[in-house]
Amino acid sequence: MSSDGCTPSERKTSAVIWDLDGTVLDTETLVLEVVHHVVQSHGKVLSPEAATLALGMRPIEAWQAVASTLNITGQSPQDLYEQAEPLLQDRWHEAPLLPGVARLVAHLQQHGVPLALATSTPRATLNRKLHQRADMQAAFKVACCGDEVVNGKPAPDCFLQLAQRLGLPPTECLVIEDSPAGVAAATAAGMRVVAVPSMLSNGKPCDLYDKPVPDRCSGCISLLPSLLDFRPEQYGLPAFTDTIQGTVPLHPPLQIAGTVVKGFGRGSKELGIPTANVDAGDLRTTLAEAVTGIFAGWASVNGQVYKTACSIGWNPVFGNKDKTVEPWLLHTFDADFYGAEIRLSLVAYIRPEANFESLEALVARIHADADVTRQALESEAYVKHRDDPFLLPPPPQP
Ligand code: ADP
Ligand code: RBF
Ligand code: MG
Repeated sequence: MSSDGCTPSERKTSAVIWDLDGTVLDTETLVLEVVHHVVQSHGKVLSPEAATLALGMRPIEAWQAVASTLNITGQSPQDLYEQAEPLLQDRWHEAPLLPGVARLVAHLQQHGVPLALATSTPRATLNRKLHQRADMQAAFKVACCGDEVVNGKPAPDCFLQLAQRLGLPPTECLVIEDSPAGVAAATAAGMRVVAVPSMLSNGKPCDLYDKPVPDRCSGCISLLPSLLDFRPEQYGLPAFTDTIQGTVPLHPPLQIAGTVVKGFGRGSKELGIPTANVDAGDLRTTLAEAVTGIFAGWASVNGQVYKTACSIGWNPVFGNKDKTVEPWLLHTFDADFYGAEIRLSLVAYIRPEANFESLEALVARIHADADVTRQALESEAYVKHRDDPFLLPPPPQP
């Protein structure tokens, strides 16, 4: 029994309720692009705080929050909404699934766990967003939309309505949410919430998220860097059975190509671990924009393929301002290869980025990641990607 008086059986999970934007779909990138544009046209700059406040609310309420935080005058929230909406309408289908979503949704479906969607999006927009995704439409047949409740998030209405439709007490519903408003709404409904913040400042969730308390019966019970870190068994759900030597297979692999550029010069010097930093301007995959963590995979340079342990993120130990993609190729080279093209096919997720108390602890962990990489890449499921045509594309035909 915990301090909340919550027994393990009272923390049983009979259904999982998902938020849509920023949790299932990476619509945030698209929305922020448009919001930036609109805000700028009124002479203002969108602060990260204003952006985070607005996420997870219904559109008009979101514009109200943005307008009052940034002191935009002479424009009603409705005006701002009408300026933004046409810019978004035809682009919703571009929004990709967030890392780990397809795997977790399929897993829970296979085990017959009821799923539902609690979204601030109006029904017509939901239909546009899932238009080309038959798998997600089938998974989320039960949905409560922003125009189907009296009060939007942070009010609990949508979650309470779904519990009723599922015929379950709120305590048996586990919620996956990204926004502070969504976490507040599910908490107010008496549900347990796994928060997966989509808006990060320098890789850390902003102060708007409360510290998670694992054993309580409602409110935030864990805060995850991404759904690749979701362990179903921690919430009374069946464990995944697809891990390979402790790593999570990525379907499809995360593929990134770019030029090797200069970093801070600390890889070799400070850590004894050279990393071939990939020019972020060359990042062409949306998944690479959304994802962070430590991965194992294959890397090609100058026509040769090597194993690599690759870090994607903000290097919390050093507090970088920009996200970097840094593969350590598990091979000894005679010379540097700055300026060369590097192609990565990352097939496995190892762990989230972490902060370490000392450089020795970071170095020891990176060596452990390299050991995992060397071993895991020998498995049949991973070794076959060594021959992925992405790594060594055929030369262009004359
Ligand atoms: P930087 O901060 O400029 O990235 P590093 O100390 O991390 O400097 O060194 C990285 C450079 O070292 C790479 O860009 C590459 O040219 C070279 N290099 C040599 N061996 C390796 C290796 N095994 N893995 C990655 N890069 C290597
Ligand atoms: N940096 C961190 O701050 N935290 C990490 O957990 C971390 N893990 C890494 C794992 C691997 C396999 C590699 C290659 C790098 C990792 N780094 C991590 C990045 C490291 O800080 C960076 O490569 C150096 O700062 C050189 O730029
Ligand atoms: Mg480097």
